[in-house]
Amino acid sequence: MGRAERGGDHRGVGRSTWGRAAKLGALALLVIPLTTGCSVDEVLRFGWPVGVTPQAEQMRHLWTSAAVAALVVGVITWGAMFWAIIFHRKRKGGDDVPPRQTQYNLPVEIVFTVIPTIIVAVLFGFTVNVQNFVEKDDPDPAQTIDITGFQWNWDFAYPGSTAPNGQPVHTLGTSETIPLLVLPTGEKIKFVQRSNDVIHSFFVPEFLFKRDVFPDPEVNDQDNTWQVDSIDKEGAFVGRCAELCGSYHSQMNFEVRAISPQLFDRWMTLRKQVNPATGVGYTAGEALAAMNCGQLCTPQAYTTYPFTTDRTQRSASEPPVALPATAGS
Ligand SMILES: [Cu+2]
Repeated sequence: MGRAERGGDHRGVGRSTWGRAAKLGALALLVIPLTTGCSVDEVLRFGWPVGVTPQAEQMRHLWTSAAVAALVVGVITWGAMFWAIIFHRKRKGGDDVPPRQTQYNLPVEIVFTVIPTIIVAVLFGFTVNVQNFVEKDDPDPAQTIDITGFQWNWDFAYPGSTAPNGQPVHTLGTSETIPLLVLPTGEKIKFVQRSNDVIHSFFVPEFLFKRDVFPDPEVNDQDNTWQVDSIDKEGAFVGRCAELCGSYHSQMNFEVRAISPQLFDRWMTLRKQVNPATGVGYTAGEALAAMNCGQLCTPQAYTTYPFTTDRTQRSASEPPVALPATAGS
């Protein structure tokens, strides 16, 4: 079969094959979202978890844009591959003359070097932009939280506030009580981290952000502060230590309790007062319970459980036999 005949055959095969491929592709595009029950938002998320801060949402936009750009490049590349595989395969009865060779074509080589370089540069530019947004520190945040990590729990202090004992209001986690990090929604919050012993990592999955907690951050030249512009959703969000820090690393959990600024102000007012029932300052849990605002005011964590120090216990996430009835510290 000569080249001219192959060309004719090529066009014939092309029309029907491409037509079938296009129909199948359109069908797949229709069937996938319909059968999986995914919304457009979920599809465009490409598996990215739902965050609760503007920082998390910015990272999601970067992820969606990068995934769409990668898919466009992928479709072009797959198209070129399958076009070559289908229309330029060796045919039965064909001559054994190799097709026209096009290597060392300088313009093509230049185009194929410049295009990926531009793609990488654009991705890099957008990534730097989002990173700068996530890492920017406002000089005047509405709230500041001092985080102290230690083997194997957390202490959260609210500098500038004074508890009845004269110390800043703070919430200390123990083996019996998951520490509740109570925060207001809709406000800029600054976190300042430090460890008392080894390196930990402060991680709230819903913030889609974690940062290592270093001992002596100044000596270790660590940027130990970061901020969220706001928490856009009320609720309880589990927090974890994300740096292997010893025996009970996996159980070094806490809970962020995001409540409205009005509730937060009431909570903070209570924490500065003596609880008549105990004769000492309100704990985080007692102050929540006193506000009685429903599930959001549950005095204990409900996204995670206190850990048992029994070394024969083998499950990290199993709740203890009975949850402690007392409010958190
Ligand atoms: Cu840790």
